[in-house]
Amino acid sequence: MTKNPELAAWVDAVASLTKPDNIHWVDGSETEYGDLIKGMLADGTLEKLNEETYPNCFLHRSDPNDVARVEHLTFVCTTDSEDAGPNNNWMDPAEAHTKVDELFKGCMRGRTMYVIPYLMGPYGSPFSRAGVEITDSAYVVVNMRIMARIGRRALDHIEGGNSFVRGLHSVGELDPEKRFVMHFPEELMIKSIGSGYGGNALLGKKCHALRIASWQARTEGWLAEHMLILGIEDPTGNKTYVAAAFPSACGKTNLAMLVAPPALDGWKVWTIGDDIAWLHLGEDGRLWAINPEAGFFGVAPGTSLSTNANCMHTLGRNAIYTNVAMTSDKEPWWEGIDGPKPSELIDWQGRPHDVEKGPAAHPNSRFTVAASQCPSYSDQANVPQGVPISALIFGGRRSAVAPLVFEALDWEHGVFTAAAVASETTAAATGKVGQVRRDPMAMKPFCGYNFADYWAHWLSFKERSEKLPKIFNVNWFRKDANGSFMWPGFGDNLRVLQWIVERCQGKADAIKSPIGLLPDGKDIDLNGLDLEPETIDALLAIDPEIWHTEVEDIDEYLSSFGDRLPGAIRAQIDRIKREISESQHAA
Ligand code: SAT
Ligand code: MN
Repeated sequence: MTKNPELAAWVDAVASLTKPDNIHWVDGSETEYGDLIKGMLADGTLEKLNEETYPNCFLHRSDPNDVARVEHLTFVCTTDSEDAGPNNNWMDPAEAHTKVDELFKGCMRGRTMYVIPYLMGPYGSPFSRAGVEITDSAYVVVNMRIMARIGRRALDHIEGGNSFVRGLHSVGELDPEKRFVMHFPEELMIKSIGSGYGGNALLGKKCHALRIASWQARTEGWLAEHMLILGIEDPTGNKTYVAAAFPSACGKTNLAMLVAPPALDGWKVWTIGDDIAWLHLGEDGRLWAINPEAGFFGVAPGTSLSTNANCMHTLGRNAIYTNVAMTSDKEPWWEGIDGPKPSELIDWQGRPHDVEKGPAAHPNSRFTVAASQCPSYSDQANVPQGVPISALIFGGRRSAVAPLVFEALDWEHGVFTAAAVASETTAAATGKVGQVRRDPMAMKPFCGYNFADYWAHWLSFKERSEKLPKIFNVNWFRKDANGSFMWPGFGDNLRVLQWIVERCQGKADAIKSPIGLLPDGKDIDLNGLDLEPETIDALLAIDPEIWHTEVEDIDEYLSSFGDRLPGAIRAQIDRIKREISESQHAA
């Protein structure tokens, strides 16, 4: 089925290990898609939603034990454990292969094995990379068809002599005790078993485009990042492109599709990607970004016409919903969607909804939908060289400490601030929700190698260009003493992006502080917003006492990387400590 002998040999080897009944090479066609859907409707994997109001939309209810990424079962298997670093679970590659191959043995008996050639990145881009995912899940195939460019053209890319990442996936027994997501960056290989959930099973996404790609990016001199990409158009029609990193379920999809508030007349946001960016230095010294993905795998709860109208207009057709609730009219439903709560709902586990048993939709329920359906989809999204990035923005979910926005003093300080990002945990990964953890560059679960080496790689860009983007930090999630959010967020985040754009254009002022450059409250356009001037001042305030503790905490975390921590990062910690204590004494 392929002219590439290496690929053919690997597919044969996998088939003799897993013993499928049939092998199906995925071509990505409409007919094939139709057949797969028909099969899944017949075996109950999918349920058809209301054809009139949600044409060509389907609902999948996963195993209740399989609803999120499993970071404790995710491994980076490098020859030297130090290369994986303290930020990853490590296993010796030979041991890991033996362990999972035991589980893969005969696991596809009675099943079809699908071979999915896929391309991450636009067709014709020098930055796009290929992969092949072998899976026994038809659900994975139809999701991959939305999230990546699959089939004939991807296979052509591989048969043209380009390298490809090998990803072997099986839902296995869906047993959390027999679940592993293993990465072998030195072999460009992924083996995932026991889960059908997005980040564990759609191997082009986090496994390939972040963990394996970040490893490749270091050796080849580029960056694979957990970032959305958007274009901000000002009233003169000028577009500024930015990329922004936030941990999972912190509103990346909302920011990527932001609708300008009416008061900011003439401003508009264009969407290029909502989750992953591959960044390369151009000949002009600027950093250029492509989105390796072709679709959105977004969190449903909280999505509505008021929080993300573009998203609502994207997902009303040709979408796959996973673990949302369903109305009696067979429409998808989730907490936070527009309109009153229907009296009759089927919850995400297929039971009549009972509030006593928790929310109707799972908090990490998702939609999968093509990016091209988004009304704000940029005409630059498929351009082979990508878009030039003027600002890199980092943020976390912090109810205290971090101000609404600040700018880093320079590239080294920016890398430090990004390495120091922390966030309260969400439902996107299994584990406790709401605990503060350090999540450098929002890559904690996704960096395929030692964070200390990763920061050194980031720092190395300073030597290679004088036209690097400015680096900013934002926090939309500050809370007041009553526990209410102080900043309205959503569309109003454009007010912060405006200041960022103006800083990039050299138009806006900033005030220097030990932690970075801050706007004056008056420099944020609050026109049409019901926000007290004291609130914006509070959102921008830096409390030296609190920051003293924060920097101690950052120091403790970064120091845990030992001798591998770059000296330039250590120098930033020392400088900020000194300046904060000077400001405490001055006060
Ligand atoms: O990991 S997923 O891709 O399934 C979702 C996320 O956490 O961003
Ligand atoms: Mn993500």
